[in-house]
Amino acid sequence: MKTALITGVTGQDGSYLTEFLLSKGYKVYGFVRRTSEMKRARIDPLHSNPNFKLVYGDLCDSSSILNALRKAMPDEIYNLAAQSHVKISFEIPEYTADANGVGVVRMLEAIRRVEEETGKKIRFYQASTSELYGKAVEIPQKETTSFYPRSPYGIAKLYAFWITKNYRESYGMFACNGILFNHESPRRGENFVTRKITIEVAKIKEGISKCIYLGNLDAKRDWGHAKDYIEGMWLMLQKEKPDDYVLATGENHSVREFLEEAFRVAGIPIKSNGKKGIHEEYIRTDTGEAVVKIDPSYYRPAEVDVLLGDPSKAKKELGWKPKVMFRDLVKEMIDADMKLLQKELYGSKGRR
Ligand code: NAP
Ligand code: F7E
Repeated sequence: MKTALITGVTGQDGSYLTEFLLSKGYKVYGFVRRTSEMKRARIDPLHSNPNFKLVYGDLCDSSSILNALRKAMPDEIYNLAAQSHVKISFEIPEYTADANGVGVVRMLEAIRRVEEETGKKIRFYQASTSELYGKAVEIPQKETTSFYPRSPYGIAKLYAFWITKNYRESYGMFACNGILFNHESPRRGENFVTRKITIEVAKIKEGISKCIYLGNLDAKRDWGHAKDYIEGMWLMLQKEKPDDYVLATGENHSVREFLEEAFRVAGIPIKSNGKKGIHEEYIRTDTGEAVVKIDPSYYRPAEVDVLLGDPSKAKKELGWKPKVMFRDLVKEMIDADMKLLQKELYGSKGRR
């Protein structure tokens, strides 16, 4: 039986990865922060599994990382913990650098110590990101594309990328970077644009909200499904040799396209007023009401305009390919948020 330690286990990716590894017969230790509320909605259903255990820690606390490693003695570590919100990283840049950047060298040093103490070999996955490409210097972006991060988040992850590669090259550690493009799901955090849209469209459909306030509708992202991407993480750690891989769908869409598709799936007819920037609105053509307005407070100090990934290396060397593409992703997220809201409003049987 293999053992894995997952940081960021309470997050979107961590919860899917935990389910995936448990289904493969792993013992999984989840590294969790102390929080004032015990509820961890994404992993709460997993506590009945005897192969799933939690260990307290924080990426900003070296001793807790070392203790977690000594307790779990994992074969594989998936470092998914991070302050993962790009816009918020402009508001808490120093903390973001500490958790997302320095946190990774704390983890790598702890691995070195435990390997030295015990002779055990530990494989390490680092959650790198397409935000490294930022103001992209080529389209599509692949493993050889130069980086140009545009936020404190991206810059902290740049340090994390290079320190992971450096420890691989310096100490022969089995350490991989997964350079993952945006991946979403019904478990996506509620303040990322896709989930914000699907939650709000569901509310408008149920008549409990009137309007969504968004920022830049013209940014383009390569959006895949989180379930597909966590399998790619695992595949990286099963290879004979460690390396870095891009995971992406190879297709991109604007926030505007996501928005229009979400309303279409929900059966609400909308049309833009055709104005530009903060004056643009989307109007419901059946009622004449404004259902989307622009709020400039959601604009970022520096924006990443276009991301598009080329996952050829992962396809060739890992046999990885995404199963869920854009339209199915939007549909799954809208359906899930409609169901969730109806349960909240009308009880466990959903809408009567
Ligand atoms: P997420 O839902 O925001 O989850 C982040 C996780 O990190 C949560 O479990 C959070 O714990 C934990 N965490 C935050 N700071 C921590 C700290 N100081 N110590 C310990 N745990 C901490 O993120 P996600 O979407 O699953 O993404 C997973 C990872 O992939 C992140 O590193 C993210 O930056 C990276 N990434 C994501 C995408 C994407 O599109 N989703 C793409 C590329 C890379 P709490 O529950 O206590 O807050
Ligand atoms: O923004 C625009 C916004 O916050 C996407 C993280 O998982 O993926 C994620 O980062 C786009 C941006 O994700 C709103 O300006 C418009 O252009 O959903 P997002 P992100 O910044 O791409 C990468 C790969 C990661 O690594 C990160 O951890 O949407 N946008 N209006 C908005 N964005 C938000 N959040 N809210 C809005 O109202």
